[in-house]
Amino acid sequence: MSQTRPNASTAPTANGRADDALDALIIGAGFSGLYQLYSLRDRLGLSVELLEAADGVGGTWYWNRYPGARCDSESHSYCYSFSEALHQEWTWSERYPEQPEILRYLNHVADRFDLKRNIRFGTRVVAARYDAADNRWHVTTERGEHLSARFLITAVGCLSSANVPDIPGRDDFAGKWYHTGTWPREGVDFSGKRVGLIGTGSTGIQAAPVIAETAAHLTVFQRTANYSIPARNAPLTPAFQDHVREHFAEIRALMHATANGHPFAVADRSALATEPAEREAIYEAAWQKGGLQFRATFRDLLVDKAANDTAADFIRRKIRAVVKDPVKAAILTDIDHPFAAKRPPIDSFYFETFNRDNVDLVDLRAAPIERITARGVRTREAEYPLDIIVFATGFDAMTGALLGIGLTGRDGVSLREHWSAGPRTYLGLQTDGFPNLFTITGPGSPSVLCNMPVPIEQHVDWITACIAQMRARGQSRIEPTAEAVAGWVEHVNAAANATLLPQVGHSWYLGANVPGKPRVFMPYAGGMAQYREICDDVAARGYAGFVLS
Ligand code: NA7
Repeated sequence: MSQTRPNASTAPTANGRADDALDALIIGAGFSGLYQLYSLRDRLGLSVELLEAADGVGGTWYWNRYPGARCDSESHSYCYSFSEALHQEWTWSERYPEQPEILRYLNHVADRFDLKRNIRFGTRVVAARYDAADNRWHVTTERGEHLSARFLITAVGCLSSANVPDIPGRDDFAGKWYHTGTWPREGVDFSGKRVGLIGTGSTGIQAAPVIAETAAHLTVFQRTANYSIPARNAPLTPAFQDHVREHFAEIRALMHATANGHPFAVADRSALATEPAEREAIYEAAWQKGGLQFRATFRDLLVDKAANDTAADFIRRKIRAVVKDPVKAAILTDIDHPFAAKRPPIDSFYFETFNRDNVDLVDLRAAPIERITARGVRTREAEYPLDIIVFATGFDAMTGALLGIGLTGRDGVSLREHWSAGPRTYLGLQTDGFPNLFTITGPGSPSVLCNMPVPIEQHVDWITACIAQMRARGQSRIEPTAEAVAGWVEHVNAAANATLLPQVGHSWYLGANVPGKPRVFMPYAGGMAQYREICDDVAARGYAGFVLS
């Protein structure tokens, strides 16, 4: 491993970089890639390059520019905590940060830590092969460049491979269509247009109210009805902004202590054991407060169906109270899964949107989409003429972007083959057969069940410490044993099965939204705090389960 500082090249390429001297390559310049670059380059002094397909930093927040795009984590917790100085100098404007503000923040971080000089933008990785002979990863980009490094670290995000459903006739559509996750930079003008929105997950629920404001008409195509809690977004008061600055350490400690990495704990009380009037008052208070904290009202909501039913019933009543048209209200409340067993959206006036004269709701359960025509969307019952179709149809989550890299491991086996029955990792961090490959927030880690910056920082810190330790011991290769992977997969399944989450057949947590994808519950549901302890323990036991040489 090279001890040189970045760019201290011995054989510079055309752009002045010594590719053959690289210690590490990172793929992806979102939250995780930026922090990983900083950690390896500035803390360990490694030579590192980061490859990014987009022409700017941001990852998820670079691509998801759809109307209403906003984070569901509260802004003061949806940020890095590794640098107190950074924390002190940045001020969030709203309770939930909007996409442009998050993108500004990530650009600020990249500039503040001078990260962009080691990022190659517009550089998509199309293949990455581990070569046992030189114990290096050899990476090929779309432009045909070749780079190699000792360590390859994927920071490609969990929700970054857009899922555009292959509905017959899509290419016949005479209007324009967009996927929310690859939204045009210049935006989309909906004025005077008839817009169809397919999908009512978190994204569709955020987008619908905003699109409805300018479109001539909006038709929402709903396949699965969804719960949603009001976000109650608002500008942050100076008093709260000061509080966040002054209580940095306590807020961070709380985020590290909770199962989901949010700055609030799950209340230690049972919904079933709470007297109905009191329970109702607790739900009402949480509803008025708004946000994901609603899920934290009782400890048994995600493990006991009867407890969950009390929350589900409360939310359905709220939806009926908002939506004036009883037919729309019936379609919106015909929810077939427990509350929060799929990722629970939060919204700004989603259900209210259905009270507008220019908004219709189509129940795809009653009449599925048959095809897209030149004019619009045709279901079994009717054709809906449209000028624009917005696909808010989600992502090939957790594995899509990873498999898209074209990774080939030590025996010439591709990751796609290796994971043909579903992803198999040790701690979500590594996979047997793929030495020196680290996957930040990979499948089998808590990732999407958390406020993402928390698992991201934990992963980056763990990987950085691991590489530092290897350097100190003169080691250059790390790979988990097949037994460790098998044990972890079993543990991930057991953790999921202790909750209601795997019971939802159509959840993207299970890969069920992508045709042909193996059904495996991918995130680790044992909680972030417990996961951190497990990872720390593995490291303390000399990286138990890994073979280092
Ligand atoms: P999601 O949560 O995967 O939601 C996608 C939505 O699109 C959901 O309502 C799907 O219905 C619907 N969908 C998907 N394919 C189709 C087809 N072929 N026809 C009709 N409807 C379809 O993605 P989001 O982008 O909203 O959210 C992803 C995450 O981003 C979110 O959880 C947060 O973590 C942030 P389904 O439920 O599958 O029946």
